[in-house]
Amino acid sequence: MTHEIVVIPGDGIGQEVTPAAVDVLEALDLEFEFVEADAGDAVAEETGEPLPQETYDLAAGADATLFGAVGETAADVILPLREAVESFVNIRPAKAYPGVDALRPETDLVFLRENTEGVYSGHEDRLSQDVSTLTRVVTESASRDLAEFACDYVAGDGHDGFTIAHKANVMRETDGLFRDTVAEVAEENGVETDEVLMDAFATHVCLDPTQFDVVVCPNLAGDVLSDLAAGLVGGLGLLPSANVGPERALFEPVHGSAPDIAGEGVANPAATIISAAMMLEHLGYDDEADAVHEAVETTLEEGPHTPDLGGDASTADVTEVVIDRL
Ligand code: GGG
Repeated sequence: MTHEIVVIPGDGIGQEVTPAAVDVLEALDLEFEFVEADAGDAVAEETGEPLPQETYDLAAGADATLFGAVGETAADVILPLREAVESFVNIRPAKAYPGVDALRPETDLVFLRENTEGVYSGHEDRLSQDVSTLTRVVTESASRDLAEFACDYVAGDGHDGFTIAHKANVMRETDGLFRDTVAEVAEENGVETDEVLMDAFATHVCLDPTQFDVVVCPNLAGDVLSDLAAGLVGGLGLLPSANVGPERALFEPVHGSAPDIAGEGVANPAATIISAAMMLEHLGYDDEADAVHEAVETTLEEGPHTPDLGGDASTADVTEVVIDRL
């Protein structure tokens, strides 16, 4: 059976790391049909449309989508693309790999981030020169979908339970609903949970990341706290993600378009290649997913490394070595 994979490189280093991940996938010689599509700042400049309808429709109909990065048009591209695949959870593992100079080498976390609402629900208004507002949306149904996924995730992956990170002491209605719903679903499913205020989490995870394992959080908190965890494991070039929906999914590195290094050919492709490995697992290619994970892990341990990890290898050098190690 042939799988259609939509590939959206986007902007900046997305144009470098996404083809690298496709090269790795192609080296596996699977029945994949890659369909490239446009989105992002550059296409917006050209056409006035950051996310062409054709790209949205392709993602909405494909088995899986591999997405690179966008810059200023993130809200116009990433949020609708997640909607196109009906993704309700963003899985963001943050793991320190041997061979990488990490601030906290003992870090091994997975963030399960709510992916449809919170402050990223798109309800912003400019009321006057002086005042702008944002409506934060939290629903019991979205919190329940996330919690049910989290319960299955911890059961399937041999975790003891999960931590709910929230700020319900201040955002009593919204985060209160989120926390109470997630805790209730966990109890219904016999899954153990504990909870932590997200600001306290930021401190505690830096001091001792081993206190945490799977962390379930609202949308913005998941975005920010996973980037914080990237700092603990050696940088944003290492964090993959999967936006999972009931039928489809979209895979992307956590990092953005990195305009400061774009075009130099030195972006770390690891996050996107690991995202591609998550895609393989999602599509049922478990052995191939393991092979890609192992090839990346060996490369992180033994080199070569891109400059973000202290090396002088290019994106192409690292990709070639990963492919050789498959
Ligand atoms: N690789 C995806 C990307 O371009 N991320 C930049 C960003 O601003 N992401 C926001 C989000 O993940 O919600």
